[in-house]
Amino acid sequence: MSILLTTLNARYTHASLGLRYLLANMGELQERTRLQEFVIGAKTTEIVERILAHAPRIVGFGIYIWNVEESTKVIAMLKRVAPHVMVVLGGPEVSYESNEQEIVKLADYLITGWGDVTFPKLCGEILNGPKPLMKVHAGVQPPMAEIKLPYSLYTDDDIKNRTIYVEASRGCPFKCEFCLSALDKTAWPFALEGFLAEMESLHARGARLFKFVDRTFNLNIKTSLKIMQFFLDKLEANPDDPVYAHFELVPDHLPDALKEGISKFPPGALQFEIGIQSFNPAVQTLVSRKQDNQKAADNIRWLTDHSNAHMHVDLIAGLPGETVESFAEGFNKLWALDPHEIQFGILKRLRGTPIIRHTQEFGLVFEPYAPYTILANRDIDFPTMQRLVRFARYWDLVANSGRFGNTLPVLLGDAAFEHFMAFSDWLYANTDATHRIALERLVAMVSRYLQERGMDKADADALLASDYAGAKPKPAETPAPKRQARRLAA
Ligand code: B12
Ligand code: SF4
Repeated sequence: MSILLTTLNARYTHASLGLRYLLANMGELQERTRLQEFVIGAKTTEIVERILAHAPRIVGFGIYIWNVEESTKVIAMLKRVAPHVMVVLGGPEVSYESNEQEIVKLADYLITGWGDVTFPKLCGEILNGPKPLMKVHAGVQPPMAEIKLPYSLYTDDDIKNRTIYVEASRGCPFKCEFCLSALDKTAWPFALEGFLAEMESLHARGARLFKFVDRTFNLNIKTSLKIMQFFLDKLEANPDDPVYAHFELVPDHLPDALKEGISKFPPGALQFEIGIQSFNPAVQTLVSRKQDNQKAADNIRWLTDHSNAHMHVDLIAGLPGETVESFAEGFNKLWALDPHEIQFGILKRLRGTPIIRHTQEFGLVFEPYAPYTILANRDIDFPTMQRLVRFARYWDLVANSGRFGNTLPVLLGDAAFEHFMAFSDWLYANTDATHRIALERLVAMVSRYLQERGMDKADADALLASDYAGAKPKPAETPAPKRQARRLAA
């Protein structure tokens, strides 16, 4: 074996699609290439030891915002104990502003952008000569038909236990300045027939949860319809063995044909991640996000009323020009549309993204280390931003968890943002904790809060007990990989 592909995933359940693409496209070097994944939080020495156990000549690391800090330590140690091993970096976190990065200094080579074609070529040169002179190589972006699809490289174990990421297109035609995909020139589709054939064989092997990483699934409606039809056919053929599909949507583009397709899906089968980011037109203009707010709101309302899709809608706090008040307005507007989950994100400064052009005017201050979260801006000072960060965490625990279905509307009343902010401030003042609050303690705290706001203890406890009694996993939490496991075991 000569080449090892490796990365630290965010969790064990996330399998790296990027590395599987590289492996699929290694050509004659494929036989000499292995893939080994780790999970963030693993011990650096153990990772290095396990990498070196393969005795590789080249190690290719996939570097992302969630692993750059730990990967830097891994590579620093690897180069100390085995300086002869060539380290090649790639991935979105090292594709821009790489000159200043510690990890890039430690590595031998860096491929920016797409690695499918350039990684095997570079490996060939390292192994067989002539030795590549340049350290940094811009990844070649070949015609999509020349990229081999990697889906057969998902092992049975991956299918049983992990999220199966799939990709019908790469890139995004939009230019939202906070997003790395804004740097893509457009979106490039893979040939649909070949892609669906791969989905067919994954399904035949037991895959039941398909998570599309396409930035905008509803860009080309004809393609979206064909992909949805693939899943509808599976659901119709086997209603007792359901399949789940997850797509990212732009909210203001839902033509009737797509709505018709969506409305055919039974409960739990379809999950949508929908980016609103901001409902504030001035902010949208500032960050070059083109969005018809009325259409977006109408479509979310339509999805709530007429489909069984599980909706997870994203908002970002901390954008230039967004005050707490305007964010609150957007939050309340979204809450009124009744999506299943509101993902309350805090702005991050991703390397390469154009958002920094607003730094001076809007006083944007970001954390210097990954994930580069915003700390303050002209309109939101540091303590207020911290309150928003805690709001986001508690919102996940209380609202997005789906555990307080009956209590939440009471807690939020007629002003969702303002009331949850008051609860969040109170919870922090009374627990001093943001991450680890055991469910029982959280329930007790919510009850205490409601009582402090004037509710009877018996009423508060009964309300919370009704949530416990009726607690069911939400569709988004449906442990589909476990279903896959059961099916494979059957
Ligand atoms: C799946 C995913 C996740 C998963 C994690 C997956 C995992 N493996 O652990 C989850 C859901 C946890 C996640 C979380 C987050 N994510 Co995310 N995520 C993605 C997503 C949707 C798909 C990645 C993928 O498979 N792409 C398809 C493959 C083919 O592309 P690729 O990974 O880029 O790989 C290609 C190249 O990069 C390169 N390459 C990759 N590895 C290597 C290695 C070598 C050696 C070489 C040469 C080349 C190379 O070649 C590959 C093929 O061309 C992307 C968006 C997207 N569509 O890419 C965002 C994306 C990677 N995430 C992003 C962000 C910002 C986040 C969050 C910070 C979001 C947030 N606001 O909280 C969090 C961070 C979580 C944390 N713990 O800190 C950014 C990345 C920024 C960065 N610099 O890394 C992306 C690009 C989204 C965006 N448009 O802005 N994410
Ligand atoms: S936020 Fe969504 S629509 Fe905007 S550039 Fe990123 S992927 Fe494209």
